[in-house]
Amino acid sequence: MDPIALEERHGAHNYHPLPVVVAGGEGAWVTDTEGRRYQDALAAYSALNFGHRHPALLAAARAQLERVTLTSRAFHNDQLGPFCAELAALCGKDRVLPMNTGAEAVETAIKTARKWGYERRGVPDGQAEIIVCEGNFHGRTTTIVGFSDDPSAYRHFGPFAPGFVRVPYGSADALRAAVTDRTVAFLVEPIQGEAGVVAPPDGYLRAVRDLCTERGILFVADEIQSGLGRTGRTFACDHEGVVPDVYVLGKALGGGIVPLSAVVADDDVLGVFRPGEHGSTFGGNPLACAVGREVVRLLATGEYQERADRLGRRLLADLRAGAPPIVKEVRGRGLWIGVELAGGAPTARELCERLLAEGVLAKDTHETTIRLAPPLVVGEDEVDWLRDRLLGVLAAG
Ligand code: IF1
Repeated sequence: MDPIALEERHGAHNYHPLPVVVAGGEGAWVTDTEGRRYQDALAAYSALNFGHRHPALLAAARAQLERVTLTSRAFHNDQLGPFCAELAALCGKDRVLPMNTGAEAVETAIKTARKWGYERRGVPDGQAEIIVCEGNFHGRTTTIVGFSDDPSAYRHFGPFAPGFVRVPYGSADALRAAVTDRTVAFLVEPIQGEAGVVAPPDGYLRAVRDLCTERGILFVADEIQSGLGRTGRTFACDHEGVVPDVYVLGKALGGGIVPLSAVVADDDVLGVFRPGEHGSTFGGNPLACAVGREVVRLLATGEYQERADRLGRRLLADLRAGAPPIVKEVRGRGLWIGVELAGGAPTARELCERLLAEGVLAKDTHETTIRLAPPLVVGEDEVDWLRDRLLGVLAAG
């Protein structure tokens, strides 16, 4: 049976994949089973910021494969300590709690905020509230989809965990009004990904920072998709010079090679965990940490952030200048762009299928938006190539 037939027969989750079977990858490009080349303008939703099979990341993985790959947290390994120290330094924080997937890191951040609230803020046990935003996407566990407002994420997965309050995204006044003496944290994406690359009004993150400080609640930034260079800075919060109390990281942290996520905060927050109170079989495994260390080293050069900023500004300007009337809005930051289509235009899915025929892999979100997130290793000529194909497909309407 061919791979698609096997997937459809035996695979359970259905992402409505585009009709392409990827068989190889290098940098910003992939090839399918027939050898056709595509520019990967999705980059696994920003898990491939360093491109497919980055040589330095492959070398770090290969070297560790020859040493030890897994010990569990019952024993130390010689990659975990250095990884935590190096990632903490990148974030300007004291401590790192490594996990595997983004959702696991978000769940860990929720447990951290609740425990901190009970033990450091005197919130009555079992009554902690966490404020989240409309349009959020933080993963797919039942706790997380329980505070989603997207029926396709939560329908028929209840009952859901209590203790979450939803407010409009981008309104500091709405956040202020929602804070109570049981609020322990505000969990927010500095730029909303799944919602369609939606950046908040200028000054919002600064207002959130000030409000969380004033009210003594944790500002928890989910930078799983927006972080690690994607928006042209190490973190999306950097655009407003804002430092959250907790960074939640994932995706590109594993270099597109192994799952690796982390919660990063100071001692007074992550210090609430005592040994044995949290963990996971693969969290902090030496293979993931060896790759994670190389990711942190690549980010420390600033090269990926600079290119994302420079090429992203150009792509955004070119798309805004060249967009035909079927485009309602072109928005984004760095090499992370959402092209929202006007009513009456073809669906974003349809246009992504046409882009596929032009050699571009892109993905739609919520029917009306094409999201672009090429690897941050993409060249200037490759971004121009991507721009020309997208404008060509949009012009054909
Ligand atoms: C899917 C979306 C993107 C995330 C943020 C946590 C997670 C994600 C801001 C969870 C994951 C992925 C998951 C994947 C598609 C993709 C996605 F469309 F679902 F929303 F990127 F926008 N926080 N996002 O974006 O991380 O557990 O997946 O490692 O589930 O459809 P994860």
